[in-house]
Amino acid sequence: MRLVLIGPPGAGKGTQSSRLAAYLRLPHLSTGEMLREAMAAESALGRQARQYIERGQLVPDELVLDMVCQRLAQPDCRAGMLLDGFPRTVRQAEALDAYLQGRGMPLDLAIELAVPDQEVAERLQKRGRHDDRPDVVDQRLHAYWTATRPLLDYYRGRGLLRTVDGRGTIEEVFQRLVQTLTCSHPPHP
Ligand code: B4P
Repeated sequence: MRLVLIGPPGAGKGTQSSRLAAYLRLPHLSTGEMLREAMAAESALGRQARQYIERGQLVPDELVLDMVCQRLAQPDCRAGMLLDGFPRTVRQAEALDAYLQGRGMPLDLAIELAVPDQEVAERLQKRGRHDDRPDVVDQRLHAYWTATRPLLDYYRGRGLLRTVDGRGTIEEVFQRLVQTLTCSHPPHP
């Protein structure tokens, strides 16, 4: 199964994706995590990404696409994958479609994890990661509304979009995700 999880910063994409990937026995590909690892390793990609992430901006499509295509080419992605935080722009979504279709394995589902801005701002305040400062969070929410939300129409138009309420406890949200998957697909493991 090939699955994409979309949502504003702090919606719980990372939290839910790791649980869902374990449940579905799929590799979990988080572009946020991959970029943070590149920054920690001080690689050329990490140094370039840092200047965008620290300002709350999206990392340019070319850099992200290169990184993701290399990861998708690894053998563990042949049976499927859960993409967390990717795509984040329509251009990334088009590139992902072209990549997957070229290999005869189109995307199965895009799930929007919906959480109001006020609640994500409160969650991020509690988490306190380096890019969770209030001014940076405002910028990340702006990037979500302008660059990422258009993806919802993109996937809706292809009949692939499902929306899941991301409010409530982590367990409640997880159960909603599992139910959405069960309704959209034949039963999983
Ligand atoms: P990400 O790592 O994707 O960061 P995020 O959007 O903040 O995370 P997420 O929604 O996964 O939140 P989490 O589960 O941790 O991206 C970081 C940056 O990398 C981006 O801003 C961008 O610059 C760059 N980037 C990444 N991908 C890119 C791409 N494709 N293109 C360009 N740039 C890209 O949850 C947040 C907090 O809420 C946690 O503390 C958690 O404990 C809490 N929480 C979760 N669920 C909860 C619940 N139900 N109730 C209460 N709290 C909850």
